[in-house]
Amino acid sequence: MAIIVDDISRTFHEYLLLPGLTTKEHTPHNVSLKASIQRHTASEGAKISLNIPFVSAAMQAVSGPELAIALARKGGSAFIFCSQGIEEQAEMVRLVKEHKAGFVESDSNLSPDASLLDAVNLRKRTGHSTIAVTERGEPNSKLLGILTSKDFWEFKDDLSRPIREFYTPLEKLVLAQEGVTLQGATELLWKNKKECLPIIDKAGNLKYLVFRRDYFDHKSNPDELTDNEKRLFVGAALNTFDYKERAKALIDAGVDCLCLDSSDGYTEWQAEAARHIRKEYGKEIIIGGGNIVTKEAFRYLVESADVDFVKVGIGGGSICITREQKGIGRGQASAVMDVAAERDKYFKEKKIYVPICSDGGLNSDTQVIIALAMGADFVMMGKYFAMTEESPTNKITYRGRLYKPYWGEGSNRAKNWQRYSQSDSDKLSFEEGVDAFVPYSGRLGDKVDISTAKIRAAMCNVGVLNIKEFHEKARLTRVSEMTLVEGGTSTVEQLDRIPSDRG
Ligand code: MZP
Repeated sequence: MAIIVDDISRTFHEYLLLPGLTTKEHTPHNVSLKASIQRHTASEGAKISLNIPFVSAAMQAVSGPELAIALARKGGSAFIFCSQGIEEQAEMVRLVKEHKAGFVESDSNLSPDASLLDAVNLRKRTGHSTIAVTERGEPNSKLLGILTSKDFWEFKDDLSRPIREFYTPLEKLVLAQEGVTLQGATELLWKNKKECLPIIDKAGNLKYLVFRRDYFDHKSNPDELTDNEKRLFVGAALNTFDYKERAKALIDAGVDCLCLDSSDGYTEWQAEAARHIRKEYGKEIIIGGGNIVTKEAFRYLVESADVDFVKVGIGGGSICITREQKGIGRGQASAVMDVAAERDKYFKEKKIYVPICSDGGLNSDTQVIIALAMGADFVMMGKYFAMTEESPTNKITYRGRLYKPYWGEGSNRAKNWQRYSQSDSDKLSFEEGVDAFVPYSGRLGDKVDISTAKIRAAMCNVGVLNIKEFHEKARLTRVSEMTLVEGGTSTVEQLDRIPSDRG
């Protein structure tokens, strides 16, 4: 007879945190959200940590370069999806690594013979009002001057005239040479009261533009996650099929962290792939494994595959139908608690700490807080990020509201059969994910700021200042259905729910 694990599969929704003593030092400002992402010993401590405990799912509708840049700037990391060609994925990694915070490669360039109408159209297309005028009308060509909206009047000047008659020439600009530090460039902008500083090489070719507004942006992102060379941090996923070539291409492109992406990571294929990467590239490269939902699987990946962190979660994703299709999975809270207990046991035995990531099914900031309290070191989210401006999809409108498309990697649309198959011949024959829309939620940075403010506040209520303490001191209580009802508003007419008289 099969073994019946008799405890019920629990979800985060079924728990609440109890407050602990909040002392005067427990203020949101004092809370550190740093989360280790690499296995480490107690004495060494974590060499590499996320500055906030958020990573984005390795999914086509989620983790492209724009989102990866936005998330690293807030202190987390994206995992660039692997359901694409090896070169395409490596190129996305390269784009993130080459993004120089503050140094922007000009995307609006024209030659002096272009017309004012060309400039107006370009401005409409890019949304940028600073146009570099270069000899060939391309970046990396000899810089001749800059055209901004102050140089001409769109509704007064003859738009058929060439921009050579309007742009501000080099002699009147403040410039800096390639190699200038961001601080040096900022000083020049400030001293000369300029909005934009072009950076040129020795031959006079345009390399970058530095903008005043980016300085303020940089200042407002103190948690930015970077590597040793101050380049933004980025992760990438890979499968257990073409991992040899893929890992090489991703590492050559500068990836900081790899994660084996499988709907069921408790397999010999995963252990083999992880061991290969470790043997080829050593301890320096961070390797994540998963997904798993049991303590046995955790032990297996940690001992047989030598992974740095383990991702927990099967069947809980917002677009996932694995549980319906195959009857496989586990309530996410039960999975996290079971694996976290094993992680702590392993730490006691071997003095090695292996971080765990709760992946999928996090529907609110509250659930993120409960996941962290229960033992997750960080969380991976798909829907949360798919909803943001920076996800790779276009916004659409439906009944007057903005949405973004979001589809599972196991859907027919993504065709990521490697994530769900055990063998090469066994290509996706039934779907495990759906194709959907999610409400548009604005810019990633604003959304993350709100979520992290709530996590910090909850940690202060519990009386802890970092995630390790959160794991050790959090006390949670199970809730009844009536507790949930009691937690909502009651016997009041909520203003935002009263139908307006304008219909
Ligand atoms: P969520 O944050 O949207 O709830 O879940 C995202 C997670 O769902 C991903 O990180 C991945 O583990 C999982 N996922 C992605 N595609 C599918 C699918 O098509 C899936 N079934 O389950």
